Amino acid sequence: MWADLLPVGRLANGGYQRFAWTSADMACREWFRAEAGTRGMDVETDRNGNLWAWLGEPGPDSFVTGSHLDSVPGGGAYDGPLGLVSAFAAVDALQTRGCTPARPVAVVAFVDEEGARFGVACLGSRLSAGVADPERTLALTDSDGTRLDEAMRAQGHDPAHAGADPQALERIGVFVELHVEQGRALDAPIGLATAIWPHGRWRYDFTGEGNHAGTTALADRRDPMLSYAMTVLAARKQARLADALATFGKVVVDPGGTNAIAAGVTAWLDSRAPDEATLASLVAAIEQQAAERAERDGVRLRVTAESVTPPVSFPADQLDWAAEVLGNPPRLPTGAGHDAGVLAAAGVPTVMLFVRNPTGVSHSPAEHAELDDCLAGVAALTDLMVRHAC
Ligand code: HGY
Ligand code: MN
Ligand code: MN
Repeated sequence: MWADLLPVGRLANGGYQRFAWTSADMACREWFRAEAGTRGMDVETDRNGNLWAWLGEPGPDSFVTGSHLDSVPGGGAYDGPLGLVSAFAAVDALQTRGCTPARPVAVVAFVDEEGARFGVACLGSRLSAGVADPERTLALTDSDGTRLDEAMRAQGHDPAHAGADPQALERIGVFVELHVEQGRALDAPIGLATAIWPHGRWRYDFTGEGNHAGTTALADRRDPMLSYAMTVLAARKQARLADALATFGKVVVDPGGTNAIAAGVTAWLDSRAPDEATLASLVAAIEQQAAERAERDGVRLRVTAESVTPPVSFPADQLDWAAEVLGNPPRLPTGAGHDAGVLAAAGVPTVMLFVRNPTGVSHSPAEHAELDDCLAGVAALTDLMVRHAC
């Protein structure tokens, strides 16, 4: 299974480019359907484009496991796909363990978890949970100006019914997402997530005055690049002082000419903190310093909150249930957002199962997990599936 999925959307440097509703995403969906088909699982695509493979009739109190198949730009092989490969492997293990499920079992692939193309994370699960407004969401555009609903239609998905799907969530008895750990905090083969930090994405638009790099005196410039550069440094300093995280990882310069002073710079801030108060004050401090510098540079600044995720604590009774089944593995919070966080926040009984990442590197071609730890993840996922469904 792993080998079949590995080449899909893979770049020359070994990273992945699997953006939602692109041909790479469609190839991933074909992989999902093929794996489900070989297991006699019926596949349905829900109103938001999420894929559900069912072992038995969809019904209440089902055991649902899965993750996502899309990636960040140049992402790693494990973030998302490890959860899906492990889910299908657990279904196989069910059968080798001689269990005929007494409750329905489903494998789900949530669409557009990374928000790499349209800017908002966890779109598939947020739409289904009713926490993303369909009209606003379908109007989101990618860097080419393509709307989400246009991208859906181009791949044969009708966006007309996108939105809350309470029936889909109500039939979930427990949702378990297996995911590669994305830090270095887990020093055992598997772990259980306790919480997800609050985090968000803010778009910074710095507007100055484009001009000739060779004939414009420094005093006559309104250079948005200066305001942007200072903001990146201010973000890092404020994050250090707040003992939190702030990252500018994406920037677009207009016009982007070597011999032209930029007219505009658009950059995206990703910020995360252990609690909402810290996050709010950190984001405010960065914006305030950016505004002061922009003022000095004669640059206009507009900041837009694009995707904000409140903190999530995974439900204690599911956490204790999973801990009891799995022999009490380590528990840890994470700064990474997940579909499991969206479902937990929507009141779905949810467990997040981590597989050790020896280096902690993620969102990079260097992302890796050892085979033995991956197999321990499959065994743990199977234990949970058997306990709930058999
Ligand atoms: O960015 C995140 O937290 C996750 O990878 N979507
Ligand atoms: Mn990710
Ligand atoms: Mn992920």
